[in-house]
Amino acid sequence: MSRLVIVSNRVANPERGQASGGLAVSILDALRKHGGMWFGWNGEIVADEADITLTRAAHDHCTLMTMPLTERDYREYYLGFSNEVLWPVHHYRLDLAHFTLEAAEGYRRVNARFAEKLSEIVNRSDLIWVHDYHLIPLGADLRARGVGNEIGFFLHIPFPPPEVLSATPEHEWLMSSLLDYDLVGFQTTTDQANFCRFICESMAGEMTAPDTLRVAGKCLRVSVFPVGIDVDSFVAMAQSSEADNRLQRSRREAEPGCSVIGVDRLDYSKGLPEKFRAFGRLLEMCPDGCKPASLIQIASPTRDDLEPYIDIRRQLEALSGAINGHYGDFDWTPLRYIHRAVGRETLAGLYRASRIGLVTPLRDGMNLVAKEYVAAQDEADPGVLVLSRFAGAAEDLQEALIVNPYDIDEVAHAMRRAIEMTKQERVERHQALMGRLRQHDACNWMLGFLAALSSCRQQLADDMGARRARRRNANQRRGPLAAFSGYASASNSKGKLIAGTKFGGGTRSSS
Ligand code: GDG
Repeated sequence: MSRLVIVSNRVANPERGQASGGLAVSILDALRKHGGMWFGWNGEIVADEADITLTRAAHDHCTLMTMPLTERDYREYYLGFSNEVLWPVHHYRLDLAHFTLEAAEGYRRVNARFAEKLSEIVNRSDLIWVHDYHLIPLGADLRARGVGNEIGFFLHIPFPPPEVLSATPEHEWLMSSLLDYDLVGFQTTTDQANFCRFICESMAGEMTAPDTLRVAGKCLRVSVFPVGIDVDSFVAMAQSSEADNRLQRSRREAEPGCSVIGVDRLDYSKGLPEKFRAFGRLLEMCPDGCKPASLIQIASPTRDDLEPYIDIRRQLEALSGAINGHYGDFDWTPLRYIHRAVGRETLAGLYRASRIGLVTPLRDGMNLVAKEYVAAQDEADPGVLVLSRFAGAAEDLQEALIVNPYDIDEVAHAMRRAIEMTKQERVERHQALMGRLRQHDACNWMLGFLAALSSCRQQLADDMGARRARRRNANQRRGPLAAFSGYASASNSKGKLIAGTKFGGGTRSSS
């Protein structure tokens, strides 16, 4: 079996229980199952490029190869281009994107450095799996250094429509560098379709099969791999003694009404102000003195040196203060907003203790919290997931109450419906959702991606062979004159395949 080499911007410590980020959680699950090497940034900052060296650390399931960034790299590559340009654009927030040439240069520089260091340590038979938007050009940089391995790329965040993407300076360079991967994976069919549309419309690419793109003389596979969680481990965690302690404490200290839980990194894509407003609307909808629900919102800190994150934090403090001031009572704090990370077992206990899981991002690649909430429920008396239609998870988790997070009234009504839902309906919905979780779990995500990556070169070669054979047969059927007059396939400027285009002359209709 080939060794798996995972590359991501940040490498998490497998021994620390507080990996508050979906990418780290999903990679740790993958490495636990498969083993291999994880390569990337160790989270440290050094003064000078000369101080950057690779460090090796062995853990149970994997080897970590990590290095620091310089202060300038952190500012330009990480904060600047990755999180002030790519993150907002991919979450459809052009209004928050802030482009500078220095940041773009920093992004190129760090990707080239990752490629240089990685090319020195990979073996020819390694499968290389690159993760997320920080490292889009890494495949092309590795190719430039002669790395001929199979290299796959998975995008954890959404891929926006071409009309949005094209507002990113450098987007053509970025997209053409994706073409050096053998396989590009997305979370949902919408993301895949947006990418293919961009390549076909703007780069004269063509789809030669539903998941195969040919462009600029290159062929690559483009598929959907919805990221999932390790369902059994999460179920076990939700029943562990630590989670149970949390559950018992939650019951003892329960605020009045139905318990609602939200768990998100404190990011503007997660729709937290809208969520707080919807919760406020639910309280407003109820008659005076009624205490229908209490919300606990864990909002773990993230990128808190960027202005939009500071701004969202201020908004949440103001909103939670206003809601508690207006509705709170001597025995009731309707909204408990906790701005710090908590342990995973505690999270699992909180999910289990809550009647409603409120997951309402404005845009999200997948959203693992939605899946964790479902997995943590007591199957005999489960809670209800209220889920944004703009989370990738909504493509699959149809038995949740699906809402438009921008529509405050709709979200408030969905909460009321969840509060009033019969046990039988809750159980039926939960069973269906568990089936979906198991179908798209962490293991299937990883194995699906790796199987596609290790077979895609052969498959692409087979597809090309089959296409050539089909064309030969078609020419033979048309007879010697057709072959003589040089009929072939070609692409028009929109990238659509036009069969039967005649070189150097008029065009005949396709056969
Ligand atoms: C990106 C994409 C995609 C959160 N707070 C705490 C904590 N967490 C854990 C959750 C969950 C993970 O972090 C968050 O995952 P999400 O998927 O919800 O969101 P992102 O971090 O934005 O992840 C996303 C994901 O990558 C995977 O592809 O689904 O769309 O944006 O596991 O439980 N964990 C702990 N303490 C916290 O306070 N321990």
